[in-house]
Amino acid sequence: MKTIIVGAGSDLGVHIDGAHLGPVQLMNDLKGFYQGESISFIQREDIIKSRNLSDRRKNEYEIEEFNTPLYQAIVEKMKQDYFPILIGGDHSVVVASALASAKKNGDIGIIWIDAHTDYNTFETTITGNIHGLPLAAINGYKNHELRYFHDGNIIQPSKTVVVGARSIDDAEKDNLRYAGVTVFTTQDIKEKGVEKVLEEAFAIAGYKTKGIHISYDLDVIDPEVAPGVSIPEFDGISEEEAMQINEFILKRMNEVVSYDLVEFNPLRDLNRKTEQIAVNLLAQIIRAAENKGKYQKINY
Ligand SMILES: [Mn+2]
Repeated sequence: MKTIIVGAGSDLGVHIDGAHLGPVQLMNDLKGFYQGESISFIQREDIIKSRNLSDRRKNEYEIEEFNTPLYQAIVEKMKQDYFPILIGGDHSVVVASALASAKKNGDIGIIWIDAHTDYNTFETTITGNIHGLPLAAINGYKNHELRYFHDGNIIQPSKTVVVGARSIDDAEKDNLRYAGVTVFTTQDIKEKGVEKVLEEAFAIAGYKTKGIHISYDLDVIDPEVAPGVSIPEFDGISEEEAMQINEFILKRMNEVVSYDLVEFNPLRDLNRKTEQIAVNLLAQIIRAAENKGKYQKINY
Protein backbone atom coordinates (compact mmCIF):
# COMPACT_ATOMS: atom_id res chain seq x y z
CA MET A 1 0.00 0.00 0.00
CA LYS A 2 0.96 3.65 -0.17
CA THR A 3 3.30 4.59 2.65
CA ILE A 4 4.15 7.88 4.26
CA ILE A 5 7.05 8.55 6.56
CA VAL A 6 6.20 11.16 9.14
CA GLY A 7 9.13 12.85 10.85
CA ALA A 8 8.23 14.12 14.32
CA GLY A 9 11.25 16.06 15.53
CA SER A 10 10.39 16.97 19.08
CA ASP A 11 12.24 16.43 22.34
CA LEU A 12 9.88 18.64 24.35
CA GLY A 13 8.86 15.59 26.39
CA VAL A 14 12.27 15.08 28.01
CA HIS A 15 14.85 17.29 29.72
CA ILE A 16 17.72 15.72 27.71
CA ASP A 17 18.23 17.36 24.31
CA GLY A 18 18.78 15.64 20.98
CA ALA A 19 15.81 13.40 20.09
CA HIS A 20 14.40 16.24 17.98
CA LEU A 21 17.31 15.65 15.56
CA GLY A 22 16.56 11.94 15.13
CA PRO A 23 14.01 11.97 12.31
CA VAL A 24 15.94 14.23 9.95
CA GLN A 25 19.01 12.06 10.33
CA LEU A 26 17.17 8.76 9.81
CA MET A 27 15.12 10.10 6.91
CA ASN A 28 18.36 11.22 5.33
CA ASP A 29 19.85 7.74 5.79
CA LEU A 30 16.82 6.22 4.09
CA LYS A 31 17.14 8.36 0.97
CA GLY A 32 17.85 6.08 -1.96
CA PHE A 33 16.14 3.19 -0.20
CA TYR A 34 12.76 4.86 0.20
CA GLN A 35 11.05 6.53 -2.72
CA GLY A 36 7.66 7.11 -1.11
CA GLU A 37 6.15 10.22 0.39
CA SER A 38 7.28 11.90 3.55
CA ILE A 39 6.41 14.89 5.70
CA SER A 40 8.38 16.42 8.49
CA PHE A 41 7.50 18.32 11.64
CA ILE A 42 10.22 19.96 13.70
CA GLN A 43 9.76 21.79 16.97
CA ARG A 44 10.01 25.57 16.88
CA GLU A 45 13.53 26.81 17.43
CA ASP A 46 12.48 29.70 19.64
CA ILE A 47 11.05 27.46 22.36
CA ILE A 48 12.99 27.52 25.60
CA LYS A 49 12.42 24.15 27.22
CA SER A 50 11.36 24.04 30.85
CA ARG A 51 14.07 22.45 32.98
CA ASN A 52 12.61 23.52 36.29
CA LEU A 53 12.83 20.50 38.59
CA SER A 54 9.57 21.33 40.31
CA ASP A 55 7.66 21.76 37.04
CA ARG A 56 5.31 18.76 36.80
CA ARG A 57 3.95 19.83 33.42
CA LYS A 58 7.09 20.54 31.44
CA ASN A 59 6.30 22.08 28.04
CA GLU A 60 2.69 20.93 28.18
CA TYR A 61 1.35 23.65 25.85
CA GLU A 62 4.27 23.40 23.46
CA ILE A 63 3.70 19.65 23.14
CA GLU A 64 0.03 20.20 22.43
CA GLU A 65 0.98 22.81 19.85
CA PHE A 66 3.36 20.30 18.24
CA ASN A 67 1.01 17.30 18.33
CA THR A 68 -2.13 18.99 16.99
CA PRO A 69 -1.03 19.49 13.35
CA LEU A 70 0.87 16.19 13.50
CA TYR A 71 -2.34 14.40 14.45
CA GLN A 72 -4.36 16.16 11.76
CA ALA A 73 -1.81 15.36 9.06
CA ILE A 74 -1.73 11.64 9.94
CA VAL A 75 -5.55 11.39 10.08
CA GLU A 76 -5.72 13.05 6.67
CA LYS A 77 -3.18 10.68 5.13
CA MET A 78 -4.78 7.60 6.68
CA LYS A 79 -8.13 8.62 5.22
CA GLN A 80 -6.37 8.47 1.83
CA ASP A 81 -5.27 4.90 2.69
CA TYR A 82 -1.65 5.58 3.48
CA PHE A 83 0.23 3.41 5.95
CA PRO A 84 1.98 5.86 8.31
CA ILE A 85 5.47 5.20 9.66
CA LEU A 86 6.27 7.81 12.28
CA ILE A 87 9.86 8.55 13.23
CA GLY A 88 10.35 10.36 16.55
CA GLY A 89 11.23 12.37 18.44
CA ASP A 90 10.63 11.54 22.06
CA HIS A 91 7.67 9.30 22.86
CA SER A 92 5.26 12.19 23.57
CA VAL A 93 4.68 12.59 19.79
CA VAL A 94 2.96 9.19 19.71
CA VAL A 95 -0.16 10.57 21.38
CA ALA A 96 -0.70 12.10 17.93
CA SER A 97 0.10 9.04 15.80
CA ALA A 98 -1.64 6.38 17.91
CA LEU A 99 -4.82 8.43 18.33
CA ALA A 100 -4.80 9.38 14.64
CA SER A 101 -4.81 5.68 13.86
CA ALA A 102 -7.69 5.13 16.30
CA LYS A 103 -9.57 8.01 14.71
CA LYS A 104 -9.22 6.41 11.27
CA ASN A 105 -9.62 2.73 12.17
CA GLY A 106 -11.92 2.80 15.20
CA ASP A 107 -11.33 0.23 17.93
CA ILE A 108 -7.66 -0.77 17.67
CA GLY A 109 -5.09 -2.34 19.99
CA ILE A 110 -1.58 -1.14 20.73
CA ILE A 111 1.75 -2.85 21.40
CA TRP A 112 4.22 -0.57 23.19
CA ILE A 113 7.79 -1.87 22.95
CA ASP A 114 9.72 0.10 25.54
CA ALA A 115 12.00 -0.15 28.60
CA HIS A 116 9.49 2.17 30.29
CA THR A 117 5.73 1.86 30.43
CA ASP A 118 5.08 5.59 29.93
CA TYR A 119 2.05 5.33 32.20
CA ASN A 120 2.47 8.25 34.55
CA THR A 121 -0.13 10.95 35.04
CA PHE A 122 0.40 14.63 35.88
CA GLU A 123 -0.25 13.61 39.50
CA THR A 124 2.22 10.70 39.67
CA THR A 125 5.12 11.88 37.48
CA ILE A 126 8.38 12.33 39.37
CA THR A 127 10.29 14.21 36.66
CA GLY A 128 7.49 16.16 34.95
CA ASN A 129 8.84 14.88 31.63
CA ILE A 130 5.79 14.29 29.45
CA HIS A 131 7.41 11.48 27.44
CA GLY A 132 6.62 9.39 30.56
CA LEU A 133 2.86 9.96 30.16
CA PRO A 134 1.77 9.18 26.58
CA LEU A 135 0.48 5.61 26.91
CA ALA A 136 -1.87 6.61 29.75
CA ALA A 137 -3.07 9.52 27.59
CA ILE A 138 -3.69 7.20 24.63
CA ASN A 139 -5.69 4.87 26.89
CA GLY A 140 -7.87 7.72 28.12
CA TYR A 141 -6.42 7.15 31.59
CA LYS A 142 -6.38 10.74 32.88
CA ASN A 143 -3.93 13.07 31.03
CA HIS A 144 -6.80 14.46 28.90
CA GLU A 145 -4.71 17.64 28.59
CA LEU A 146 -2.51 15.72 26.17
CA ARG A 147 -5.30 14.79 23.74
CA TYR A 148 -7.43 17.94 23.35
CA PHE A 149 -7.09 17.62 19.58
CA HIS A 150 -8.63 14.14 19.48
CA ASP A 151 -12.35 13.49 19.03
CA GLY A 152 -12.39 9.79 18.21
CA ASN A 153 -11.89 6.43 19.93
CA ILE A 154 -9.25 6.07 22.57
CA ILE A 155 -7.36 2.76 22.70
CA GLN A 156 -8.70 0.45 25.42
CA PRO A 157 -6.27 -0.51 28.22
CA SER A 158 -7.52 -4.09 27.84
CA LYS A 159 -6.17 -4.05 24.26
CA THR A 160 -2.87 -2.49 25.34
CA VAL A 161 0.34 -4.45 25.82
CA VAL A 162 3.77 -3.21 26.91
CA VAL A 163 6.73 -5.36 25.83
CA GLY A 164 10.24 -5.14 27.28
CA ALA A 165 9.61 -2.96 30.35
CA ARG A 166 12.19 -2.88 33.13
CA SER A 167 11.92 0.58 34.66
CA ILE A 168 8.49 1.27 36.14
CA ASP A 169 7.80 3.81 38.91
CA ASP A 170 5.80 2.54 41.90
CA ALA A 171 2.88 4.89 41.26
CA GLU A 172 3.01 3.94 37.61
CA LYS A 173 2.58 0.27 38.57
CA ASP A 174 -0.62 1.21 40.37
CA ASN A 175 -1.84 3.14 37.32
CA LEU A 176 -1.17 0.16 35.05
CA ARG A 177 -2.91 -2.27 37.37
CA TYR A 178 -5.88 0.03 37.88
CA ALA A 179 -6.27 0.60 34.14
CA GLY A 180 -5.78 -3.09 33.28
CA VAL A 181 -2.80 -2.95 30.93
CA THR A 182 -0.79 -6.13 30.18
CA VAL A 183 2.95 -5.74 30.77
CA PHE A 184 5.66 -8.14 29.59
CA THR A 185 9.02 -7.28 31.13
CA THR A 186 12.50 -7.69 29.70
CA GLN A 187 12.76 -10.70 32.02
CA ASP A 188 9.67 -12.24 30.38
CA ILE A 189 11.38 -11.93 27.00
CA LYS A 190 14.53 -13.57 28.37
CA GLU A 191 12.54 -16.43 29.91
CA LYS A 192 9.83 -17.09 27.33
CA GLY A 193 11.54 -15.84 24.20
CA VAL A 194 10.45 -13.16 21.72
CA GLU A 195 8.16 -15.47 19.75
CA LYS A 196 6.01 -16.48 22.72
CA VAL A 197 5.72 -12.98 24.18
CA LEU A 198 4.81 -11.40 20.85
CA GLU A 199 2.33 -14.19 20.13
CA GLU A 200 0.52 -13.29 23.36
CA ALA A 201 0.85 -9.55 22.77
CA PHE A 202 -0.76 -9.84 19.32
CA ALA A 203 -3.53 -12.05 20.73
CA ILE A 204 -4.42 -9.40 23.34
CA ALA A 205 -4.01 -6.30 21.16
CA GLY A 206 -5.74 -7.98 18.24
CA TYR A 207 -8.70 -9.44 20.11
CA LYS A 208 -11.81 -8.18 18.30
CA THR A 209 -10.00 -5.05 17.16
CA LYS A 210 -9.71 -3.39 13.77
CA GLY A 211 -5.92 -3.57 13.76
CA ILE A 212 -2.87 -2.92 15.88
CA HIS A 213 -0.68 0.15 16.31
CA ILE A 214 2.98 -0.65 17.01
CA SER A 215 5.11 1.83 18.94
CA TYR A 216 8.77 0.87 19.10
CA ASP A 217 11.00 2.80 21.52
CA LEU A 218 14.71 2.15 20.89
CA ASP A 219 15.49 2.28 24.62
CA VAL A 220 14.07 -1.25 24.93
CA ILE A 221 17.47 -2.36 23.56
CA ASP A 222 20.45 -2.63 25.89
CA PRO A 223 22.42 0.66 25.95
CA GLU A 224 25.67 -1.24 25.34
CA VAL A 225 24.25 -2.00 21.90
CA ALA A 226 22.05 1.05 21.37
CA PRO A 227 23.34 3.96 23.46
CA GLY A 228 21.72 6.66 21.33
CA VAL A 229 18.63 7.27 23.47
CA SER A 230 17.79 9.95 26.04
CA ILE A 231 16.93 7.72 29.02
CA PRO A 232 18.95 4.47 28.77
CA GLU A 233 18.14 1.50 31.02
CA PHE A 234 20.64 -1.26 31.60
CA ASP A 235 19.99 -4.98 31.14
CA GLY A 236 17.94 -4.53 28.00
CA ILE A 237 17.29 -6.88 25.13
CA SER A 238 20.01 -7.80 22.64
CA GLU A 239 20.24 -6.52 19.07
CA GLU A 240 19.20 -9.98 17.89
CA GLU A 241 16.08 -9.90 20.06
CA ALA A 242 15.32 -6.37 18.83
CA MET A 243 15.38 -7.62 15.23
CA GLN A 244 13.36 -10.72 16.16
CA ILE A 245 10.61 -8.48 17.53
CA ASN A 246 10.50 -6.60 14.25
CA GLU A 247 10.52 -9.82 12.25
CA PHE A 248 7.56 -11.09 14.22
CA ILE A 249 5.77 -7.84 13.43
CA LEU A 250 6.55 -8.35 9.72
CA LYS A 251 4.95 -11.80 9.81
CA ARG A 252 1.77 -10.27 11.21
CA MET A 253 1.84 -7.14 9.08
CA ASN A 254 -1.70 -7.78 7.81
CA GLU A 255 -2.92 -6.89 11.34
CA VAL A 256 -0.68 -3.84 11.75
CA VAL A 257 -2.26 -0.50 10.78
CA SER A 258 0.43 1.99 11.86
CA TYR A 259 3.98 1.99 13.24
CA ASP A 260 6.31 4.34 15.14
CA LEU A 261 10.01 4.20 15.84
CA VAL A 262 10.95 6.71 18.52
CA GLU A 263 13.56 8.08 20.91
CA PHE A 264 16.63 7.96 18.65
CA ASN A 265 18.96 10.61 20.05
CA PRO A 266 21.91 11.22 17.68
CA LEU A 267 23.70 13.34 20.30
CA ARG A 268 23.94 10.31 22.58
CA ASP A 269 24.88 7.75 19.94
CA LEU A 270 28.33 6.11 19.70
CA ASN A 271 29.81 5.15 16.33
CA ARG A 272 26.32 5.36 14.82
CA LYS A 273 25.41 2.04 16.47
CA THR A 274 21.86 3.00 17.37
CA GLU A 275 21.37 4.79 14.07
CA GLN A 276 22.27 1.62 12.16
CA ILE A 277 19.80 -0.48 14.14
CA ALA A 278 17.08 2.14 13.66
CA VAL A 279 17.66 2.23 9.90
CA ASN A 280 17.51 -1.58 9.71
CA LEU A 281 14.26 -1.72 11.66
CA LEU A 282 12.71 1.01 9.53
CA ALA A 283 13.87 -0.49 6.24
CA GLN A 284 12.14 -3.79 7.06
CA ILE A 285 8.90 -2.09 8.03
CA ILE A 286 8.91 0.18 4.99
CA ARG A 287 9.21 -2.77 2.58
CA ALA A 288 6.56 -4.75 4.42
CA ALA A 289 4.19 -1.76 4.45
CA GLU A 290 4.74 -1.19 0.73
CA ASN A 291 3.94 -4.85 0.03
CA LYS A 292 0.91 -4.85 2.31
CA GLY A 293 -2.18 -5.84 0.36
CA LYS A 294 -0.18 -6.42 -2.79
CA TYR A 295 -0.58 -10.17 -2.81
CA GLN A 296 -4.15 -11.25 -2.42
CA LYS A 297 -4.93 -14.53 -0.78
CA ILE A 298 -6.61 -16.93 -3.16
CA ASN A 299 -8.81 -19.59 -1.64
CA TYR A 300 -9.28 -22.73 -3.70
MN1 LIG B 1 8.87 5.38 25.71
